[in-house]
Amino acid sequence: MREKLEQIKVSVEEALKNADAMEALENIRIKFMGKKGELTAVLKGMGKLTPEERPKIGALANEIRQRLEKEIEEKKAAIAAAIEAKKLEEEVIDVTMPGKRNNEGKLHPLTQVMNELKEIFMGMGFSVADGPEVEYDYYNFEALNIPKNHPARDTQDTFYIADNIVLRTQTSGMQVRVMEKTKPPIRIIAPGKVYRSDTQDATHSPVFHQIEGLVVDKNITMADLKGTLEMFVKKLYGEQTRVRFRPHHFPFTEPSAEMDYSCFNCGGKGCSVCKGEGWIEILGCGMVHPKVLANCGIDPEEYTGFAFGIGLERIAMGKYSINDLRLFFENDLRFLEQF
Ligand code: 2NM
Repeated sequence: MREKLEQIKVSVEEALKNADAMEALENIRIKFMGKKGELTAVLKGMGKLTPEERPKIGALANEIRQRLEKEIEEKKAAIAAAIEAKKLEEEVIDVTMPGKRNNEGKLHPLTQVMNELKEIFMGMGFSVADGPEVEYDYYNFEALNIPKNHPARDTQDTFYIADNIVLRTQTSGMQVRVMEKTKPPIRIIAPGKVYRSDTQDATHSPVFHQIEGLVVDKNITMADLKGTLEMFVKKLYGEQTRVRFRPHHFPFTEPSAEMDYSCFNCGGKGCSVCKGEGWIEILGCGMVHPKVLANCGIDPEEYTGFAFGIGLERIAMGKYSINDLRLFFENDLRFLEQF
């Protein structure tokens, strides 16, 4: 029996040497010291020993058992420490590693220009109107003194949805609605998409963007128009910018004008940006036609007003030196990422 015990001890120690995982240790414990284990079997056979032998063998068996348990525990601790060390090593964070950059979203260049123009006009006391892109013929044309036979109504220019419904060709419909509902003073801008049935090329697109503006009050004159629009251009292109007005014609304003500003690139001397002109056209404007005021329920004897319309694409193309309008609508990331 003594021999058997010594033999068990040797085989446990041998097995422990090779055990390198927790499961292996547990298997060793069960194999030798579990309920049906080899050491347990020896202890169970103690009853057959003589009374003299029993305490000696018992003491030896206990000693061996305790040693083995201790060794298993030690081995367990060593394995646990090794696992922990490996985990720590794997989880080490190198704080000197460069960060991974996400692609940052940006506003579309037209949205950026739109926001800039809105900010300028809001800073001058204008509020922003909103309205439908699908508009009644009445609001898009009729109320604005554009008669039935006017070329602007030609099907070549206008997308018709139905007999009396169009995709708005200008944002003025919103201003008509405001005039119908509001007693002056009125000071609004009407920004948004407009539609024209043009074949697209470098300077034409069937959809583009406008900001129109409208001021109506008592005693509004052409001087208010000129002062307001000059201030707007100086805020957009800088204090050194000069403006000039040229006579023009719109059905909804009388008198009407187009406004140019001194080239932001050459300051007026003439260069490739302004094609040698020294001036760049920026907007159309005029005193609101008395018929338009009357159509909207505003007495033209009591009130006068001025209005203007600015094309956003033209401003954005100048600002970023872009020579093809289509780039704004193709949404090619290689283009959009540059703004
Ligand atoms: C322009 C040029 C001149 C304009 C007129 C009106 C309204 F509704 F008051 F009659 N809104 N916008 C206007 C005037 C628009 O665009 C080149």
